[in-house]
Amino acid sequence: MKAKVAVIMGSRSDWSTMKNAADVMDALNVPYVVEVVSAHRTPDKLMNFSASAAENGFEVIIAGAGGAAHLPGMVASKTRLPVLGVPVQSKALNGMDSLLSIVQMPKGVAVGTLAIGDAGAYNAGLFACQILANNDADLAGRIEAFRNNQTETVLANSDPRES
Ligand code: RP5
Repeated sequence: MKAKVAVIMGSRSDWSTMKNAADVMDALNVPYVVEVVSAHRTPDKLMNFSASAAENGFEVIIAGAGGAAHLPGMVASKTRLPVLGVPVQSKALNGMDSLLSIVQMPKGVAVGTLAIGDAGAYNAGLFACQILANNDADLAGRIEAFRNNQTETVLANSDPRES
């Protein structure tokens, strides 16, 4: 099956965070592609990737970046596809820089911003699956099973003193 989700990130160093998006999509059997696309180190690649993403069959883009994290906003400026932005936890400012850079998009170009770090990347993957599930009944069923399993696991382990 051709990938409908692209997971892009500003640097190879972002992969340990962005892998969380890949992990949940693996669990839900949703194919994706992974690519380093840097807004400031490979700006032409960024523009070409974003401008051709829809015609290349992608339906959702997950973009992770840290620091002056302009990747998600720049991608969103060149595509009509939904862009989910993941603020990578930077060393200097613990990801607050990434979060504020990504979340504060001016009116007219939308980026859906997730939480800083691993949880944000995981939820970006989950969110992408939920978007695709609107037109994929099998995937919708897998997401419901995933959620039910999560609920059952919490209910079955409600005493925090037990290991
Ligand atoms: C951003 O700068 C990347 O998204 C990364 O989070 C950060 C640091 O990149 P490296 O210097 O580790 O390549 O562009």
